[in-house]
Amino acid sequence: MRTYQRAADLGDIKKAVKEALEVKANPYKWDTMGKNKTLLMVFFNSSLRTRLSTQKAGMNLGMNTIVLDVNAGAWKLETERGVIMDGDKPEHLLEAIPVMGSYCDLIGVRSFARFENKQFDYEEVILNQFIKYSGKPVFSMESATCHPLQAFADLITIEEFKEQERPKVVLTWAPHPRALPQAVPNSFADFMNVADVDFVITHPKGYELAPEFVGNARVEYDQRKAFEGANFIYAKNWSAYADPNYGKILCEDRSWTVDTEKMSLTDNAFFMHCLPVRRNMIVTDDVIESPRSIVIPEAANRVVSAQTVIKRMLESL
Ligand code: AN0
Ligand code: CP
Repeated sequence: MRTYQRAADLGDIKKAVKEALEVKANPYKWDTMGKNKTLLMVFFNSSLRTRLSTQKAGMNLGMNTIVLDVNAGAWKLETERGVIMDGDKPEHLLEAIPVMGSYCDLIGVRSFARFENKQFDYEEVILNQFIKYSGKPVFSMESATCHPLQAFADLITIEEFKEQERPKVVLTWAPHPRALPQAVPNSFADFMNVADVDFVITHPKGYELAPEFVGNARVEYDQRKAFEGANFIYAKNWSAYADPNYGKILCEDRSWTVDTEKMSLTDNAFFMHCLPVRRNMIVTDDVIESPRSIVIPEAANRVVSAQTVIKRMLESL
C-alpha cells in the first residue's frame, strides 16, 4: 500500500478487519519488520490520539518515529505555488516535502480543511503534494476531507462490540461552537458503506455531506426517527459542505445533543465518538459515562488501525 486515504485503499475490508484483529491479539509479532525504518509524522494541526497511537503503532513494528509539529518550531510553510514569498513564511512546502522525504521511509500527514477554498480542500492539495513530492508512502492522519485511521478504528470497534449480524449504525450530527471539518463523518461514511451494516445518517437540513462519501447511506432528517432501533450511535459535529455555505455553522440547535432520553429510542445502542468531544454540547455526561459508551476502547483501537496500515506500507517498501 503506497497511499492511505480511503476505505478502498485497504482492498477487501473483511480481510483488513481480520488482519487488524490479528495485530491486536499479537501486537509485537512483527516487531522487527520496521528495523532501521523511520516513520515521520507531520502535524499542521493539534492532536492527542493520532500522535500517540500512530507513534505507538510504529514502535510496535520496531520503527523509529519522528514527530514534526509544523507550528511549533519549524519554519512557517508557504503552500501555494507562484506566491512571491515576501510575507511571514520563509520556506515553501515544495522544498520542505522532498527534504522531509529524504529523512524517512513513511510519512503520516495531519492537515485539516482550511475552509478558505472548497476546491483546494476537496482536491486534497496538501496531502497530494506529499504523495507527489516526498517519494515515500504517505498516509492521512486527518487531511482536508478524510480521517481514515479513525474510521478504520471505528469499524474495528463496531466489529468487536456488535451483538447483531448486521447492526443498525447511525451517524448523527450534533452541535458544536466552532466550525469543524467534514473529514471524520466523510471517512466514517466511506467505511460504513463497505461494511456489513444498516447505515443511516441524520443531520439538520443544509448539512448534507459530499455525495462521494454518502454513497448508499440513508439520510434521515428527523434525528429521533433515525435513532429508533439503532445499535450504534456515532455522534460528530461538522460544518456545512454544500455551497454557498461551505465551512459555515448553520444550526446551533441544542436539541440535537445526544442525551439519555434520545438514547432510550435506540435498541440499547452503544455510543461512539472519535474524541475530542465537548461534553453537554455533543453528548451529555450521562451518556458518555454510561456502560454503553465505548469511546475509550474506540480510541484504544487507533493503535490497531495505525499498526495495520503501517504494516501494510512497510510490506510494500
Ligand atoms: C477535529 C475535527 O473535527 O476534524 C479532529 C477530530 C479528530 N476536531 C476538532 O477540531 C475539535
Ligand atoms: N480522534 C482523533 O484523531 O483525535 P486527535 O485529534 O486527538 O488526534
